[in-house]
Amino acid sequence: MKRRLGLWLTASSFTLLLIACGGGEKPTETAESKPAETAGPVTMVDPATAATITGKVSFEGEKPKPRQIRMDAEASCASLHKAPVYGEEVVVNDNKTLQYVFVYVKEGLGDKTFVKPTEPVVLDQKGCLYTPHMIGVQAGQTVKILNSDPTTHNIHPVPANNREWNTSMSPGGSPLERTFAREEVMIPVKCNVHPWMKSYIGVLKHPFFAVTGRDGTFEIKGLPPGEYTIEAWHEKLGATTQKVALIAKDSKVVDFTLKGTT
Ligand SMILES: [Cu+2]
Repeated sequence: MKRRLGLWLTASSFTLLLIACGGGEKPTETAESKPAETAGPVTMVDPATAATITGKVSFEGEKPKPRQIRMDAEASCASLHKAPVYGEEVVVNDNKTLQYVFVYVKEGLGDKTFVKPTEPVVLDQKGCLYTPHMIGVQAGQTVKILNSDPTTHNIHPVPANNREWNTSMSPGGSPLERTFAREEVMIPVKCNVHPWMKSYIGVLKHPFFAVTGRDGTFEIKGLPPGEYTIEAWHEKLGATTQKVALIAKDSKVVDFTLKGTT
């Protein structure tokens, strides 16, 4: 079938058009295989030279008492929990590191742009809490918002550099898909129904970010060699930066410390 179509096109007056279209695709292929500096609109990082940063974010000071969330006013939420629920604004891990720190490349990538992932980042509303508490996405990448609860939520991001919106999501409704057009560290997200619900979305035009986990560590890989400023951002404890220089295939450790408020 393909062959017959090809023959037909060759024999037809569309031949010139076909050549024109084929020719139009070639520069993209060439650009993608070139080094980052000359790649044009989208930078493809050469895996043979890509560098990695790993590290941890330590907490210094007296571990704050976890704040218990009271859901009593909303029986449909309270009934979803048998054990007490605690706020996630300052989570100090057992090894004295911090969870939910947004670690990202703040400076050093210039105007480079990167391929936007086609996979969405999922933000769920579960147990009347946002899960996870913090996410990162690329500008234009889809955030898929779920409501796994038997109650209505109203998700409301409050950005400074993006369009503000809020949407009611009833139980069993279809997921909501949204994008954020511009970089912003960070966008607070709240629920207009449940005042204790809060999360943060970090939006960057590149893929070099991570959120620290239960062991306080992070990994940012696939970086082109260069000099970068890395920031560790925490919603209550502030932000701190460090500079790092990476050569081809480098693997460097960058550790951060954030101090508790007294
Ligand atoms: Cu809610």
